[in-house]
Amino acid sequence: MRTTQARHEEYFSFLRSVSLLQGLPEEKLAKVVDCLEVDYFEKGEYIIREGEEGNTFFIIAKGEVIVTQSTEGLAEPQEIKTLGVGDYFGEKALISEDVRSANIICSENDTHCLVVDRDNFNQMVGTYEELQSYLKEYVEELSRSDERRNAL
Ligand code: WNU
Repeated sequence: MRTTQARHEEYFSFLRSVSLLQGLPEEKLAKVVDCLEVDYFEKGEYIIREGEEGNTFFIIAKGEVIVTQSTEGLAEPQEIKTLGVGDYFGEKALISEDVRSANIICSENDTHCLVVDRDNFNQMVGTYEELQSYLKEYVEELSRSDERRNAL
């Protein structure tokens, strides 16, 4: 059996390698690991649905997802990007205090996501100013690209 200690070390060293979290102090990162949940998805499963309320932030630990979004005049949501290991998503609803702005669909079997809830996300981001301003700017950039593609 894998011990709690081993699990902690595994996710700690993985999160160390995630570029977004590079500047986070060790003790903060250890706290993030303590409050993580791990969710598992199969190909085709929706992890996030556009328009729904959301209170979680995700980091991909294994596998791949695609991002799709509904746009004006097109019947089907359009694929806008693919995300893989070390990439993250779900920050926009938390930062903009809005509903989910795109779909996130699992595109590889046995995808693992580390899930951080709103309170822990706020604690992680709130104590680290660079991270906060980086994400804020990124979210504004996402809103601009949504407008360019006439997202609904
Ligand atoms: C995009 N437009 C919108 C991505 C992930 C992290 C960063 C880009 Cl910092 P949410 C749906 C999620 C959203 C974002 C993600 O989809 N997303 C996008 C776009 O062009 N969302 N509106 N590209 S991948 C990505 C930057 O995380 O957060 O909570 O749920 O709205």
